[in-house]
Formats: sequence, structure tokens, C-alpha cells
Amino acid sequence: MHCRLIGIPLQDGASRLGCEMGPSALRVAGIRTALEELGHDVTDIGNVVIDDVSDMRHPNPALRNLAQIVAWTKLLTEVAYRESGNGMPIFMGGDHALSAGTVPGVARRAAEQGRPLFVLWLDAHTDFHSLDSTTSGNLHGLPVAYYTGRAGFDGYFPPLTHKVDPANVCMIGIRSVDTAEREAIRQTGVTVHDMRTIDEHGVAVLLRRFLEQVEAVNGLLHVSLDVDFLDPAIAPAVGTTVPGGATFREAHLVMEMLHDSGLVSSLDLVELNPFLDERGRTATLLVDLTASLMGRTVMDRPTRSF
Ligand code: HAR
Ligand code: MN
Ligand code: MN
Repeated sequence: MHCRLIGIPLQDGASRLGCEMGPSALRVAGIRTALEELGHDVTDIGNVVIDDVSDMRHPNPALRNLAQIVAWTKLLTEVAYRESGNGMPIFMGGDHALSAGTVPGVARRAAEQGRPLFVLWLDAHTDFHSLDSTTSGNLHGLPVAYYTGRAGFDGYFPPLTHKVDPANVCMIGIRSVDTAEREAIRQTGVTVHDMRTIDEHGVAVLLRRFLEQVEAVNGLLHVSLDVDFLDPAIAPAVGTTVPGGATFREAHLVMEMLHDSGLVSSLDLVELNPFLDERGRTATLLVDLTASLMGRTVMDRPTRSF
């Protein structure tokens, strides 16, 4: 596989500063070598950045850095479209607002290949606010609403040429949902597996069901991994920790099954805030999870299976 590493030093979508350093921390933690050791060839295209932006006004006074996030969304939609034509893009964030660009970009690529795009959203949060419903004003809480075509983005965000069917979005790890998000998401076909569902059924059953759905229609799969999907005890380097997250083995199992499915075509690694890390352990864990997704195994397995 040819991997394309893309650094996205975006932190304007989060309330705490520090995600800007995420791409550097992933490089220091050895993401390139980890992929090369698995036999992949790797191109690191470096970091992409927006130009200066002018002000943008919206009736919701809570919104923070709207003009910046709109500029990032435009840039990243283009970058994601371009890079997904050159291999498998790994988008190294940066906060989760970056998915407002990466997902529409890879959706355009999938549409040109005549294949439906699916998204696996690994997160404590649903990130389903509109520009009107967010009260924190932190725009990393909106990307899923935007790329699935929820109303209220017109006139601010770039017009969506390739939206993702909400029925093709599966969320795993959810344990923090605002009231406005809960009501809006209920009206869509988005699948939400909260932590209770994972406790009751086990993550493998839920993921296998989704992968079978993707495989049945020859879909492409974008994986978006938010650090806060993981339990804060194993992944402290995130500004929005929520207790009760995925364990070390649950997270690796998800990645191992994704590898065996052969369906993953792009990946976001988001919300890593190295300023909050402990001796690089969260960055290292993200690199190890990426390695599991890209084929690292403990033992050889007789047959490919998910
Ligand atoms: N729902 C909350 C808000 O809108 C928290 C959003 C936090 N988002 C992330 N990404 N950390 O998942 O403010
Ligand atoms: Mn998120
Ligand atoms: Mn989150």
C-alpha cells in the first residue's frame, strides 16, 4: 500500500490550544517507520496550512473562529480529494473540525469511482451540532452534521457537492451527546453505538455488522479516530476527556478487524493535544493503533477474517 501522510495543524475548532502540535507528535512517535516496517511505502507531504482569513459574521454569537474553519474546510476538501487519488491518505490532525474537509474530499473521490462512501466515527462525541445549535461554539462539534447535509451551513461553509448518506455513518464509543444533537441525530439514519451497547454486545459484533454492510455494496470506508474514543486512563492527551472510553484491547481489536476487512481507504487521526500528554504515550498509542489498522499482528492468522 502507498500511504500519504498529511499534517493538518488545525486547532481553531477546539477550546484548548495544542492540537496544532499533533502532526509533529505523530511524526516524533514514529508513524512513518511503523508503516514502513509493515512493508508499506510512505510519502509524508508535510503540513498544509490556510492563508489569512477575513472576518465572517453569524447570528450565533457563541461561534468561535468561523472564518478560519470555513477556510480549512475549503482547503482540506481539495487536499483530501487530491491525495486520495495518490494512495491511502492518513490525515494527521489537528482537531476534529478537519473532518468537515477530509470527508467531503474523499466522498468526491468515491463518487467518481462509482462506490458509496461509508464513515466509521470512533469518538466519545457525535459531533452533530449545526451552526445554530452549538452553545460552546467550538466547531470541532459540527463536522458530521455538515458532511451528512444537515441544514444551516448554507452561506457559510462551502456548498456540499458530495454529501455522505447518514445511513452510511456508524459511530462507536459515544458517551457524551448534547440534547440538541440527540434530537437531530434521531431524525437521521446515523447508527450510534454508545458505550452501553458496546458493554452489552461487545465491539466486535457491532463492527462486524457494519463491515458486512460496507462489503455488501462494495463501499469505501473512511475511518475517523478521535483520541477521546479511548479511555482517558490510556490516552490522556486530549482536551475533552470523558470517562468510560474504549480499552486498549477494544481499540486494537477494532483496528485489527478493519485491517482484515480490506475496506479502509482513508484515515483521520484527530484531537491529539501533545501539550496534555505524558511522555508521548498517547501519540505512541495512536501510532500503534495505526499500525494495527495497517496490518501489524501478534501472530500470523490462518485466514483473513473479520
Ligand atoms: N458537544 C460538545 C460541544 O459541542 C463537545 C464537542 C467536543 N468535541 C470533540 N470532538 N471533542 O468529538 O461543545
Ligand atoms: Mn470528535
Ligand atoms: Mn470527541
